[in-house]
Amino acid sequence: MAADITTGKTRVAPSGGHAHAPDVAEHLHHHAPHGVAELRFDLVQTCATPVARFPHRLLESEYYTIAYPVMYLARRMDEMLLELFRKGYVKGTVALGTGNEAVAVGMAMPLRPGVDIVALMHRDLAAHLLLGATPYRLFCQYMANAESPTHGAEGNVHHGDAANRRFPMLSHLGKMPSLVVGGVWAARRNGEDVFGLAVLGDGASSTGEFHEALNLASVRKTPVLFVIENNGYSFSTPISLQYNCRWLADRAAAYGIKGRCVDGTDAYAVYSAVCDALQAMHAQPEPTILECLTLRLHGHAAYDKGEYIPQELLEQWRQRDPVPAARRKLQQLCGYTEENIAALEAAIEDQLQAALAAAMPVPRPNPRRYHWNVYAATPPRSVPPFRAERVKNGDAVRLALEYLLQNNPKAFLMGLDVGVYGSAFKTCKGLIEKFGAARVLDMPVCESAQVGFALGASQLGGEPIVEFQFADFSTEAVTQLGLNVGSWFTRTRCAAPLLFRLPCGGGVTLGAFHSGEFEGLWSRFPGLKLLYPATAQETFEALVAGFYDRNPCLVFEHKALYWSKSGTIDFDGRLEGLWQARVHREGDDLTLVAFGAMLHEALDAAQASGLSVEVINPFVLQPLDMTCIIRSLEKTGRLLVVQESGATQGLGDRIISQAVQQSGARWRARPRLLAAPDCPVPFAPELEAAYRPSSKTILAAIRQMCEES
Ligand SMILES: Cc1ncc(C[n+]2csc(CCOP(=O)(O)OP(=O)(O)O)c2C)c(N)n1
Ligand SMILES: [Mg+2]
Repeated sequence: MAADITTGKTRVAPSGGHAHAPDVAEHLHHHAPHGVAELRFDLVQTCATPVARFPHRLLESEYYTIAYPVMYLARRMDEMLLELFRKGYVKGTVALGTGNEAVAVGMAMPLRPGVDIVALMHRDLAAHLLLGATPYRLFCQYMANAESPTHGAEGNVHHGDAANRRFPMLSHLGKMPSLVVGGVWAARRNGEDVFGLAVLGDGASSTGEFHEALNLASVRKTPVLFVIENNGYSFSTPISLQYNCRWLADRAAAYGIKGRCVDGTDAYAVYSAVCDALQAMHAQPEPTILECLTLRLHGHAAYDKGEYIPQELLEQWRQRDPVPAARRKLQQLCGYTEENIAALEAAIEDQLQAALAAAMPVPRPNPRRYHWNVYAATPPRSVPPFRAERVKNGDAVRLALEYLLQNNPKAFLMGLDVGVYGSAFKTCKGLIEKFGAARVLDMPVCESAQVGFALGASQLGGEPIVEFQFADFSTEAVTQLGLNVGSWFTRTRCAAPLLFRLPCGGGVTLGAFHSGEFEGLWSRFPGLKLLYPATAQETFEALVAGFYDRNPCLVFEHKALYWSKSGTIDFDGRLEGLWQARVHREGDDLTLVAFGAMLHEALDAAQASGLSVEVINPFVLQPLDMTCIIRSLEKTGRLLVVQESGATQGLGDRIISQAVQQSGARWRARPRLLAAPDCPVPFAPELEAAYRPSSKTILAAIRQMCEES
């Protein structure tokens, strides 16, 4: 039952493979030490499943009976993947864990699959296998076929099982640990006694978010084990050019936590250090760093020959290869004979070949059945109604937050100064007094890690509401929010229900870095939803709609509107109807589309024009629903879009483009965009006033368009 990877028919014989291999399950059953349940292998799911998990600790003589088979399995699988890549069955590239197996096995062995929360890296195949992955599924993933765990959405190493707490990595180094911190924090808040494992390389240890995540974990006393796989190189860059401290583990002192360095080629040393760390974290919840001095016995990835590595060093590395070392231990400590081991290896080989044979004929993914839809479905539901009179937009924010925290015990609010200070614009005033510091979290200044934390928490049942102090600072989290959060559902098929609040916009003389809107930027990332309310009613509705939606939603709150006009909030508790454009004024002469503060300028201009102008707030900027605008254009044949952002920075050009493509209207004038100039928001009040469209400039545009035709 094994396939040649080129033909799918005959077997690629392993070196030293046996034709009549014993059953691995049976073999391991006889050798399995006390406290270790059977290692289960079967034809398709060729996965070893030892249950010697925390708090159980294996003796060295017990440990290698499990560690070695898994290390061997991972080594052989790496070799097979490389061969598959070279023969064109695996696209992209393959980053091998060859030389890192002792770390991967040692760190994963004590963890509890589906309980502890992990984010592994590209050299951790053995850890994936110990925590729930199977060779069959992994072969499917690498070949990106119809049964790949990511459904072909992602390539080779970006796999995991988010639903079972094994978060899949994305390419960007350093971005995964904050998710583990958030996940562990949320699970522990739920009363679960869990640990986190966040893995990264020596190169990734230079990223800003490594620091952000460690700091956050330390401040929040979250027991996450940060394992640094220090293999001496980041691609071609040696560690001498990467950092200047003695050990990376020494950095622990800077976070007020413990750090330790171990020989990462000694599988039992790694395992023991991880067991020690888990025990210490159990006694005192806080993160800890374990630096493992490990090896990379290949170039960075399949395409890299590693010619920059000195020959003597490579030779030294080969001498320290952890797989033969573990094999020797199996003989020396566990009483295995050469025949026993050869038979074991042959059985593993058979299982791997069977997994490959099963994966090879799996059809290619069918583009017609691919999930092109980037959003998780939100089942219809009703929530408590709400009513309030004479509310300003800023109060509407506070009332919505209070409503959400009150009605959803798992909801929590996080951001900068949202606690005692009540947030920079006081929209969170009084919430910490009412809901306590465990649900209103003042965070360190680390927007990127905050987003990662929130994403991780959302996977463990937390319901985060994240405030960016100013929309401008959301750019700190472009990778985390745009790429990681945005693509999460596509990659994992797990929803990422998150609400982000972005106080935005100008007119408050705060200059370029405190006045941006950024709806244009965020609309460029698939998977995010964007809502832009302009009145108290809309503000309340946007926050409630965004919160209950199963997808990441960004709500833009224009700062200049926080304390301007008052309005009534009258919410009937039905969520479905909220996701649509709002017509603020009806008319037949011209369709005027505006959002944020511009809506009010537009309404003033429409009033002053004496013409029949229909004013629409699209409200849902992503996914943009043009129905209301198209319907209006059938009456008016004229479209004016007003935006506060620079001409090419916002969404006005998209609205016009879609209107032109979708509308069958008889155009009575050329559609027009009235926007700010394409330059940073100027500071001086006179300059800022000239920069932003106003009721005056809108009025002139209305008149011009109506006179043109
Ligand atoms: C933020 C970011 N910049 C650049 C890259 C490209 N890149 C991929 S792997 C890698 C080196 C990683 O080195 P290290 O963290 O030491 O892990 P190793 O590959 O050695 O296990 C780089 C630079 C990336 N993935 N992410
Ligand atoms: Mg490295």
